[in-house]
Amino acid sequence: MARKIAAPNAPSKLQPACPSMNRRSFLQISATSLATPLAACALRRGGQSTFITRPRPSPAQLDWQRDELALFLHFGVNTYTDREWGDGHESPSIFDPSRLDARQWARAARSAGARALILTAKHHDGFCLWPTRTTEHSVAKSPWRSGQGDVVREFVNACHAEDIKAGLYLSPWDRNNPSYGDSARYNDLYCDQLSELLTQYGTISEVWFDGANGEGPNGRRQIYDWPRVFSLVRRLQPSALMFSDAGPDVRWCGNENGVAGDPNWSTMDPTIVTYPGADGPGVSDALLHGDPDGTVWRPAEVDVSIRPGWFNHEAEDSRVRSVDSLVNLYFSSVGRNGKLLLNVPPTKSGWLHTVDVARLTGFRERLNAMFAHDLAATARRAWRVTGPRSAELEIDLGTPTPVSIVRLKEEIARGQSVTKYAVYGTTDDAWRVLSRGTTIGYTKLDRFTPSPVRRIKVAIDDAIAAPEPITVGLYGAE
Ligand code: FUL
Repeated sequence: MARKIAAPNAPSKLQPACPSMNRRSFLQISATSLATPLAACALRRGGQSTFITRPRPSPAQLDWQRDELALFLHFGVNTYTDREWGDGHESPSIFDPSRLDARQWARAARSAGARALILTAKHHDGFCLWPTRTTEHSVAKSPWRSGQGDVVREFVNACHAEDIKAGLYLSPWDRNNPSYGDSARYNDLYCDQLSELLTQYGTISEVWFDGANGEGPNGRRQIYDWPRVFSLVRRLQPSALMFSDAGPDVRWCGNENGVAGDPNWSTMDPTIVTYPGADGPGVSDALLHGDPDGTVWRPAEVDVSIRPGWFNHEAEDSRVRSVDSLVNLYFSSVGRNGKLLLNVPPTKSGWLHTVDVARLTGFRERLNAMFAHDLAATARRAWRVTGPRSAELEIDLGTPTPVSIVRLKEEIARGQSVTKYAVYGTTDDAWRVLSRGTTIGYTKLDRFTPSPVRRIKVAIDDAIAAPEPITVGLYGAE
């Protein structure tokens, strides 16, 4: 998010102002989160058994997580100025993709195995990729399709044609609009923009809120009205998930390096990060790690770019992440109970670069090959409860078999509970440690030097509730 990265051409004094949000109204909004209401169950903490409530994901949050991978598309005037953050003075006349083809974006997403795409409908420069009624600073004033074009429409249609979910990013920070900094006026405009996006384009699956809150003209400070924004989205697109530092449905993972926290809980204390862009004690930790005692289900989305920048820059054509690097990202995001949102920015022509597309395809082929054959699929398993918060799963492969990846999964529809585990292997009677870890959640992936094992044991050493049987997949040498 903007406050945590240094954009190459960002004003150095950019610091988010802290909109003072009414905590009560925020909590009201949180309560309207899509998360399934809390499920009551008995937890044992510190040897004491108490009845408390534990959150579980809503069906939409479950689907979102099971999608595993979405692609992010940063596209706009910055694509033409070679900048990362525009200053809002860009002329719409520079936006002129010669062969924009949103179907190519959606097909690339499919070839990467992504189930959703998210487009920057407006970035911090304020240029709108749809012909909005709220400002003239949009595609309507560009030469592209003689001012008759609508990138958002082409994007959403292409996604739906390719059976990919469509999501939108609408930057709250707007360096073009004169009303920015005049809080009430700009909040009306921002909500009008959101309303256009959420009423004119069919189903939108995710709305992405950045917390950037730079200064307005003459140093004026904009105070966003997040409760209003969140309730507007809920009203106009009840099934859309909202992403931001503060959710309410999906949270930022706390960095842009592609690495989810370890541990990584999908539950969170909503009183620590109360609005997008919030700073303060505990915020980074809360984003990175979640909280085992959290009262809301708010899983982590891991946003990272395939290139050094978020926007496409020709100079970075030779610095596109390799397939190995993308696979590492998969392990450090999906493999740590997160969802990967991988940015692949269209070029000036409006296409995704062939190198980026080739890497996406290679990435998916590598994952498919890696996880093609679960060595444990037909193996005998035994689940043993060893204590109030511990259990073991033993898998007998029959013959010594080289294993190099273990995939652990909790049934997160019932919540998340494992706190500490270890994986052991043996060919005879002596168990060797293959990996150790903390949380599991949707998926935990561990890689180690391939070693032949006949039996595998996963020991759940601690959990915040009586552990439920986990799923284990075993995979051979890459
Ligand atoms: C940040 C923005 O400032 C970057 O430009 C980018 O959009 C990233 C995903 O979020 O906050």
